[in-house]
Amino acid sequence: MKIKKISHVAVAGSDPQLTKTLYHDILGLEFTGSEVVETEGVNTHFFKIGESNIEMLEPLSEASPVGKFLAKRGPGMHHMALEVEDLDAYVAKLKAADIRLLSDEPKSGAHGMRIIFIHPKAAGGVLIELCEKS
Ligand code: CMX
Repeated sequence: MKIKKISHVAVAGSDPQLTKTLYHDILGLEFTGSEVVETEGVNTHFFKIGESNIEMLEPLSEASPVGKFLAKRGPGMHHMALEVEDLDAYVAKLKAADIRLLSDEPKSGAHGMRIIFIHPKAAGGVLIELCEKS
């Protein structure tokens, strides 16, 4: 098991056009596409940086986790995602250490990844996603 790379840094926002103008038109990052993740109630927009991405999160509803985040804190950094090798081993290790996870098992995320989140209260105020290509 190992951490392979930072998969993405996710930014929550309510204006995807503003983000596209900044990241693509002005900063010149490659826009690689959008994908709705129904299970998370979010539309995701990806901008490639080398081996990693900036993921812009657009909530599908105010009741979704990102919708609630925006209502409470406004737009901003939402989470950091680490791509791992052997996600199940990491989940077992986190559970053994009694680290609070947001689900018992990994779920399906964008790009066909298996994902699981560590609660921000268990990670110094940062929501951390662990992901693995399925
Ligand atoms: N980063 C840091 N802290 C966060 C946070 C975030 N993204 N989201 C919530 N928090 C903090 C809140 O500020 C709050 O702190 P205080 O108690 O000090 O005020 C605390 O966590 C609890 O937050 P809450 O508003 O009461 O909300 P919930 O506990 O209902 O939900 C969380 C928080 C993290 C469990 C929820 O947002 C969640 O399930 N997130 C994971 C799912 C997700 O974000 N999906 C979108 C990603 C899609 C993808 O990339 O595929």
